[in-house]
Amino acid sequence: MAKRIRLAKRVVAESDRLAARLAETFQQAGVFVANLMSSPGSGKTSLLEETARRLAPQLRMAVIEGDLATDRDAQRIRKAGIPAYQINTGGGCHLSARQILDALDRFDLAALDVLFIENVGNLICPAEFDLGERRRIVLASTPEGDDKPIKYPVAFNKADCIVLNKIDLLAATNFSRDAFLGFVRGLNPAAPLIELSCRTGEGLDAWLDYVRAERRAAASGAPRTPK
Ligand SMILES: Nc1nc2c(ncn2[C@@H]2O[C@H](COP(=O)(O)OP(=O)(O)O)[C@@H](O)[C@H]2O)c(=O)[nH]1
Ligand SMILES: [Mg+2]
Repeated sequence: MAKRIRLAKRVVAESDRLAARLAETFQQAGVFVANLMSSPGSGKTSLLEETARRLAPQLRMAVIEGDLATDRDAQRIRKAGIPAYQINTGGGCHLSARQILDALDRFDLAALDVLFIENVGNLICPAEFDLGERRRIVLASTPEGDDKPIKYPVAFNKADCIVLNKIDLLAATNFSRDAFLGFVRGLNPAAPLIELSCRTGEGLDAWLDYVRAERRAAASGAPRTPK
């Protein structure tokens, strides 16, 4: 047992060391790096497609896609007009700092303004692993129910920004905005909360403003402030 705990501690320390290296690399390159996490189907890829369509002319963007299997999301991103690099975790429930470091060999970070990382769809494991990102974005969506923050408190507590997607479906669900907001604020009083619909485009401007502001901060060399 003690041996297993010592090994787990060594693995975590190695992961944190690689994440710190990544954070330094991203800061030196002046690139805004965002790590997106959510349950499967909340709309991570949809949000990235809409962001690509609206911001690609102004900002140089790319996506690292993390999936158990297939490159379906990477194909969607490329169709939306920006490069995507697929990592298949082959069963792994989250992306690791080592996988991100290896992926950096596949493109020129210095030629980017914004790098999005779409983590594996899962609200548990990805929340435990720092990837050196400047901001951690957690998505929820109305059909999932309003109780997800209290069921997955670590993800919502550590989020730098929370996106509530699929607000076009509010009337078709029993999702309570007030209950959701209460749960979120109980765990995370200060993170921006952006309500939007990738389907109708409502609320997307606030998200795009957030991305632009974070990109400016990253380009100015401001260090990240991890939770
Ligand atoms: N009604 C509605 N459907 C959406 C919205 N955003 C995404 N979807 C749909 O939700 C499903 C899952 O979206 P996807 O982007 O693949 O989620 P991911 O697994 O988090 O990457 C797809 O069928 C999308 O078309 C939205 O704002 N409203
Ligand atoms: Mg996806």
